[in-house]
Amino acid sequence: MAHSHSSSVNFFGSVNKVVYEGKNSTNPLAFKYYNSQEVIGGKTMKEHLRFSIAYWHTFTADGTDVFGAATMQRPWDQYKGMDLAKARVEAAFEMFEKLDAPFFAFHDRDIAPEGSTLKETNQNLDIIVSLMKDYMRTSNVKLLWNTANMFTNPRFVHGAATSCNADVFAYAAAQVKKGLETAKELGAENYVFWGGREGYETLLNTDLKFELDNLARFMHMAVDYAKEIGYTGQFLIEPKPKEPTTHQYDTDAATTIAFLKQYGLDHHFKLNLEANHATLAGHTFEHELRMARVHGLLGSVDANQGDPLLGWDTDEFPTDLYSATLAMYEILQNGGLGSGGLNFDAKVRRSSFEPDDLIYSHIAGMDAFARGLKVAHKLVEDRVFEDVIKHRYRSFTEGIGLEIAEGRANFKMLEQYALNNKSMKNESGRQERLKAILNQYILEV
Ligand code: XLS
Ligand code: CA
Ligand code: CA
Repeated sequence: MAHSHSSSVNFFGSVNKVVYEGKNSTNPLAFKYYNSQEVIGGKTMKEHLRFSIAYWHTFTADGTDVFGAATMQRPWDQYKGMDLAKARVEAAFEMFEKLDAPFFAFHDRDIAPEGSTLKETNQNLDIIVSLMKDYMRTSNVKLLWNTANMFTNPRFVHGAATSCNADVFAYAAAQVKKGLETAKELGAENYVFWGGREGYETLLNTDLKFELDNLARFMHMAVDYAKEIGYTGQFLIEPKPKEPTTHQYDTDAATTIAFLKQYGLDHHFKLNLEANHATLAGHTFEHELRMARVHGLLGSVDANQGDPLLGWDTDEFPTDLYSATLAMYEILQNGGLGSGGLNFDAKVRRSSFEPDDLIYSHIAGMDAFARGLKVAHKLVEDRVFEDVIKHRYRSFTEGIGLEIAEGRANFKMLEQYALNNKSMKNESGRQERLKAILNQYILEV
């Protein structure tokens, strides 16, 4: 098979480079809102949005679900084994260039098959990593993050770093060690930890405290090893409340922040927040982003959406403008994502099985976030919510409120105040009025 960069293999033959044509375009293979070079608040859209394509959903997944077989038509699937792995790299870089996507992300097992031993598995990985490195050298595409898949193989049946089996813990350590070496080799801007099976199903057989301690020991070893090899990318931990385990330890942003602080890891990690995981946790996406932001731990974003009617991790492409706008609002208020980005951890539906659907879906997600960015920028610029919030808390800027806010108040003093206070008046929160203003911005900006 052809696998040199100069080869003219064309997996997306019917697709030319996708360009911005504006909101009146009817071309399905053009951006309507994402204009990469348009400057918004001093930065280009491309710099703000830092889009990333997820290898697993786009180049590896075949459409299998719990009820049915593969449906995806993927021209690279004509190959097998390592040839398939190489063909996927070609397809990936063809697509990155056609969509002008600046980043991508992968699990170790997405890019290369496991061998019969760990050694062989690592050799397979090395071959593909070096091929990727060649492609990266001649394109402008960078690795947003890599991670270790420690959930598919049956050895991880009881978890990885939280397994009851020390041999499995050791195997997981070896895998992440290799992952960090890969991150260094490819210049990954971040390294992600998503605990695929780090959680439990029943307390009847689980030493919860010991598992949490082990998870923290594992993370500290990772921090130490990155330091040892000089890998300086940002470490990210990705919360999720359930699936596959009943209780995932990194349940949501708040739980994960508490874990990081409890074990002295908060200076080494930030959070990678996924929209669908937020909704699985019973939160909005913006809640999770805000929680991380106010703790200074907002690192990166997995941009997708769930289906509220199904209620499981459907990883759909993000097309909800409200969610994209409020997410971009948090990201702007955070001063951007730093080394993070907007990774489309999203898959086309099983019924969208043609290769072109992969392009349509990314255009849909990129356009939604581009629009969200524009609206959010205008909301911030006009101080729409800031002024309302400032006004709403004004009782803490003088008198007894100021004493409280500046830490000078105590219960006795507050009792005295309350005993003497003649009038207490609350004001409306004006929620519906604010939502109507948000609608105006989404429709008019
Ligand atoms: C699965 C997670 C996973 C992480 C990376 O639900 O979203 O894909 O992002 O392991
Ligand atoms: Ca994710
Ligand atoms: Ca998910």
